[in-house]
Amino acid sequence: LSLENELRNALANQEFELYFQPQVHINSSEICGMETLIRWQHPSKGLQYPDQFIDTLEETGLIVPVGEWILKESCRLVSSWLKAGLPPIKVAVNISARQFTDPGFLRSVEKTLAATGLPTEYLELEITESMVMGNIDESFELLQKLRELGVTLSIDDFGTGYSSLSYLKSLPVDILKVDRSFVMDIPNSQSDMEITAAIIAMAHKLQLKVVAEGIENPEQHDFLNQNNCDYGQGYLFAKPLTQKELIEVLNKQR
Ligand code: G
Ligand code: G
Ligand code: MN
Ligand code: NA
Repeated sequence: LSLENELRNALANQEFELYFQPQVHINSSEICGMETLIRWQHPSKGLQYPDQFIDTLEETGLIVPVGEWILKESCRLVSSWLKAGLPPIKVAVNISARQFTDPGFLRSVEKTLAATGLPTEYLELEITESMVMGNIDESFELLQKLRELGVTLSIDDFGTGYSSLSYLKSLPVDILKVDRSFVMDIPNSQSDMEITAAIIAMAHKLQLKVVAEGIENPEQHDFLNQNNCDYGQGYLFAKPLTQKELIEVLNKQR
């Protein structure tokens, strides 16, 4: 069986699973959100990570139906947790380029919110710089419409794509996610510290919030706190968790 056909079966047989990585307020370490990360429970090979299958999903276009499932399942779960009285936190869902440029995307977000009953303010969509830069006029319009729905928008892997700073000032988004590659070598790399501090300062001047990714040690956390980073995500706080593990963590926090 080709990987493509295996992935087709995986969707039909519900072999995909959602993990959730908590995001925290940098200054208190309290959980304020989570990012959905897909995994594939392969019938014979066990748990598969996105680097083993995301590219194939993209190339085959399967990412559109799979991405729709990820969005719907994320909204459905978070809506049910809210109804069960767990502490209210937002969910950030990664959107792939193929999904973003699919003409049905806006409609599918609207339908998903309506069908799952998730209040719009609990949904965040993560897109990347290159997705926006491909077709600036069209993507600005789409981002604007998503925002009008009340969805929060963030730029994932910020600093690694080739976006132009001149567009950033008018880009209709709410959050920049500083890529893990800038955080990784703090506190040893002076230049990475300068860049990270500059991204945070620039974002704040543009009224954007900042999430730092890949925080693994207290030195990185301290540096980001001293430089007024808003939110953080990384193994120091929590790894991507199963639904059961996430619910345990949320229950402890209430
Ligand atoms: O989960 P992991 O830690 O290995 O994720 C690796 C990368 O795979 C992420 O940076 C992200 O770009 C991608 N990825 C993970 N989950 C999803 C998802 O649900 N949808 C999309 N489009 N990409 C994802
Ligand atoms: O969407 P994005 O490309 O940012 O996906 C986040 C990826 O980074 C996931 O694969 C997740 O498992 C991984 N990750 C999350 N926190 C850490 C961390 O602290 N260190 C490292 N090395 N990877 C992390
Ligand atoms: Mn992401
Ligand atoms: Na990222």
